[in-house]
Amino acid sequence: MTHCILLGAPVDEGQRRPGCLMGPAAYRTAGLAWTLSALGHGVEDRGDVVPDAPGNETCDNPAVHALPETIAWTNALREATAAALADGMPIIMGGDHSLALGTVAGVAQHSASVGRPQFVIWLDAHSDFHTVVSTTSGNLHGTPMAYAAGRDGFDPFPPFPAPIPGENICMFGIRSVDPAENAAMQETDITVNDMRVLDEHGIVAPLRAFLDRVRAADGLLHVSLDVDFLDPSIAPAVGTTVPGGTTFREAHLVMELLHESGLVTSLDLVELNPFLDERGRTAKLMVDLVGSLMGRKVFDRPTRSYG
Ligand code: B3U
Ligand code: MN
Ligand code: MN
Repeated sequence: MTHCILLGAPVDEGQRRPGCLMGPAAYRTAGLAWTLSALGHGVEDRGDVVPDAPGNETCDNPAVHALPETIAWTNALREATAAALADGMPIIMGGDHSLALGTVAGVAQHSASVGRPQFVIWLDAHSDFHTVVSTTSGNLHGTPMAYAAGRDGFDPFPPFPAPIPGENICMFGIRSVDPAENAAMQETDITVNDMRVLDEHGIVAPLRAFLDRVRAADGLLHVSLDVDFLDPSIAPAVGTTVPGGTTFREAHLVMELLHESGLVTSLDLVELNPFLDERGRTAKLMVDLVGSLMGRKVFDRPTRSYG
């Protein structure tokens, strides 16, 4: 059984639709800790991470929103995630996706210290591959994947601890990519399983291909789950809905395959905006998906061996 460490990350500054700061409270209300302990896992809720007071960093791109606040969150979440990984499996309850600037850096720090390569699976409608320089919206929740991949253009941020090689990154469910992100991603070896790929090949083969690589390398696998990975019809509580997302069944299948792999070592839950929810249904669905990721089964058949 896993020792799960819940970290609240009430980050709202990475975008401009207030409400993601209520995310950690919604996950607690929807029974995340209870769901994990009912599956037999240990649960430790370390409360909400508190960043230092923001500094006065600036950058040349006038569009950028809340830069000092985001840098403060990045530093605090990097340290909290690295510390939690030493003790168990961090589950970061966001907060908007800018929190991953910190959490993925924390995993990178830990991965360097234990000498195991880091892998990331990005479950999202968006590629989040902008830099502080290229973003036109100025919303820094659109940047963490580029930071983790070591792209230039993050000058005011601390350098990413150990940039993740493109072949260790898999994007899954992608259906909204800006031209500057698209151009930058062409220069990388990142696996982009966009909706075109998933429609043609389904969930299983593309996901297993990536998991096989993680296993072969004895890697640490960080999962970053953005609410907008899901279709807005089942998950309305998100500021940036994009039609054509994964269905209820596809999303649970992803989680079940991740569980069966036994490879997941840390998890972000991001972009839940409870202010936009309908009677808590998105928060509950996210908690149910974590249940599948952590071993809940429809039917208790003998576990099929992976591969
Ligand atoms: N690529 C756009 C839109 C976006 C990215 N992430 C979200 N939305 N959630 C941007 O603003 O960078
Ligand atoms: Mn995202
Ligand atoms: Mn997104």
